[in-house]
Amino acid sequence: MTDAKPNPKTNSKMNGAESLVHTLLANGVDVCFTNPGTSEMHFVAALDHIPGMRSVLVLQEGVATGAADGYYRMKGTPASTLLHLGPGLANGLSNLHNAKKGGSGVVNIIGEHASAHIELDAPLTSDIEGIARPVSHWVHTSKSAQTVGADAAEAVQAAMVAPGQIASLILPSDTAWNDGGVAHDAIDLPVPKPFDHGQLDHAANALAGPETLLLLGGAALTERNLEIAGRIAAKTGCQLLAEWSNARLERGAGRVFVGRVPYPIDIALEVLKPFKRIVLIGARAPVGFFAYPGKPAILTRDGAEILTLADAGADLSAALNALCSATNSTETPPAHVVTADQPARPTGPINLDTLAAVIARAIPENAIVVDESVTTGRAFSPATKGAPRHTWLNNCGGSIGYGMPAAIGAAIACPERKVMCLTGDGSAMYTVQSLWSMARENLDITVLIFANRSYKILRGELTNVGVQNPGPRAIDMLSLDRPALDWVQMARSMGVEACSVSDCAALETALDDGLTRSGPTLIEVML
Ligand SMILES: Cc1ncc(C[n+]2csc(CCOP(=O)(O)OP(=O)(O)O)c2C)c(N)n1
Repeated sequence: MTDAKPNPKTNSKMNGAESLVHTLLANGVDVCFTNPGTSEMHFVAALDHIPGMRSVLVLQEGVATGAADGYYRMKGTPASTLLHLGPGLANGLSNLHNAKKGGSGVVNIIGEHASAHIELDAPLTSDIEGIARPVSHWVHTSKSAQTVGADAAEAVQAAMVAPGQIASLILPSDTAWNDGGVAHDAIDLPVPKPFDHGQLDHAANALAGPETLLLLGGAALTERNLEIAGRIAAKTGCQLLAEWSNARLERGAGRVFVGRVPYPIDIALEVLKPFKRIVLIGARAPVGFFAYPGKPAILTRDGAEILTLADAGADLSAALNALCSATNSTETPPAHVVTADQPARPTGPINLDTLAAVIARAIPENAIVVDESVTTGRAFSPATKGAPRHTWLNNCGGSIGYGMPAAIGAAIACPERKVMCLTGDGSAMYTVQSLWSMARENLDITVLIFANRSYKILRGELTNVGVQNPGPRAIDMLSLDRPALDWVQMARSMGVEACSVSDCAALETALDDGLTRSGPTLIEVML
């Protein structure tokens, strides 16, 4: 697929690892989230003497892959990860799954034994391609030092296929250490495929009145695209919604507001019930997160007409612009433009509503909010609607432990912006080592841990699947209070400033401190 051109400055003394680093840099990949081992030592050595690659050490591979996800969402170009053979990759799978669902581009560099060593079945030998395939769009094992550069160029190209893909390049250690590497210059980047022009008139005619919905996802949620959607809504009277999970949603005062399809199935069914016709741009037709006994899996009403004008891999800006013209909306002022508004200053103990209000009042202009707040965050969307302009990132794959790693990637992609990471305590424990990398890199991240000391969502899910009276053993499996986690000590032990708060005034002060200080802060919010 690549049209990569060999770099004329081919150096026969360059080894494969060096050609890899040169090629990544030439193709704009200049960040590597790494956790290396012996088989990756030549890559580490190459990073040491070839300037230009920011190498970020993480202490678990799930942090590396989640950081690469957050980085792509904010930068729009991929970071690389460096993972140690099959087991290192396996540790990173959960957040690669999330990245894949979120449409993030990631270039994984995965070490492998030297070709002659593989047949000896040494302890770390495994089927790396087999482990990589389910979470990757592109998998390749380099055959020789001479081809590593071309392989790397192809990996970047694969990662840049819209909306973003997972490319996994497996590097046998002899292909890294042998001389004869050939660095490649920048490759042509793929362009998004066209939207479905054949559906345009149909989609334009479908949108008429409040029983019709324009459902948006992916790159349809940029500020500019939301403005176009707002014009279409104003002209046609259609409703606007975004998917439940969005890789990146631009929000706040002055922008067009879109609500999200709710997570709780009964509320989602209620919200979607009115819509007889739905046009999808970058979104998928809504389905239940899970199957529940006696409840439908398809969340739209029976007989609803659903039209896909553009899937996530298509040119969504072109689709929205074309729909805007086809509905004669180009001159119509957009609907749902948000005016600046803050909730009243709450006082007293923290509950879900007062918490949402304190957070809404604290969001700084241009902040990035990484949301893995699970049940604690249900009131955040309406409360933060009128906050200063900000960007909101959701977990798109439902595999928890994405929040703190994604915050690392976002902070490295956008060093001039403040990052707020809102996370449940259960979710945060999956990738708690993130705190150490935040401290080491002195990243401007304020982490709020919602310490309800339980997997609260699963208590509700017990009822939803039909378990009416869960006994103490079932409840015990969803409780995190025995022993209680001490987030302040955990954060401090990894070099992150931390405090614990249980009332609104203390939270307000802690947020103000965290967001004005440079470097990371953790606030344990006792619920
Ligand atoms: C990798 C993975 N394991 C398990 C789950 C199931 N799960 C979903 S939410 C959740 C608990 C989340 O707890 P927390 O972050 O504290 O949020 P809360 O439910 O308390 O609001 C679990 C275990 C999952 N989604 N992903």
